Amino acid sequence: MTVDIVTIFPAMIEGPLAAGILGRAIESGLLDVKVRDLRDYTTDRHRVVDDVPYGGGPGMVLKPDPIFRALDAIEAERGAPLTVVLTSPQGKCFTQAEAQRLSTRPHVVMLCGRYEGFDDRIRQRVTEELSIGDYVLTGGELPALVILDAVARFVPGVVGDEQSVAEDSFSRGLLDFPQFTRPAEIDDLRVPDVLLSGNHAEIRKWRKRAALSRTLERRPDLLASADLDDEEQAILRELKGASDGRD
Ligand code: J9Q
Repeated sequence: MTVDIVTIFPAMIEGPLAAGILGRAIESGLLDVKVRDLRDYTTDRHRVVDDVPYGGGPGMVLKPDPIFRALDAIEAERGAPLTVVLTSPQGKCFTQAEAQRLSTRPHVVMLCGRYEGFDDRIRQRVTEELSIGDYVLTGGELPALVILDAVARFVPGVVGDEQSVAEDSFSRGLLDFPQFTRPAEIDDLRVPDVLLSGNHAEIRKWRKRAALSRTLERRPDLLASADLDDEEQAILRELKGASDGRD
């Protein structure tokens, strides 16, 4: 998969992509990330990328012409219409399903905007406008990295263990069950006995219950669209009964 990232702060993208699982995916050629400095697509001596807003007001707005020029250059290189992702608080909510969908594209462009925004006419060229959450950031670089991370995990080979990608909590619509490793006891805190028992049927059942219980407590909204098997539905009814009248 190839991802072109257009930004006025290339270092904000390049640093994080040098390390970790994405760093390895890039080294191995599974992922090709091209970081493009928006200033390279200006035509004036001072390489100006922003300007004051028409109508007045604080802050600066990213000029449309360098962005159009960057997209034209990428499109000419690809020789095909582009998938262009814009991150903004006005976008639709980025989800695990959206990550999986984008991971099937051979090529994606990500536009990183600044806080005050773009000239709205660039939305002509945007195919998906995505928000990573309801909070204010200084720019679109971190959201672009978040989306790239979630998308790249679905590219075959990027994550060593394909099973962990397929079974990931959000793919199932539930939170993860708690994990433990050695030692079995620390500061009087013991790992649940069932996990040390070697009884795999009991372990499986304990994990199902723990995942459901956590989801019910912390993210009950997820249960509406979770796909639960018969056993999970029974456990959930039991857990709901047990929490009835509490609080
Ligand atoms: C570009 N706050 O916020 C949430 N998802 C994306 C964003 C965002 C922001 C500022 C600039 C994206």
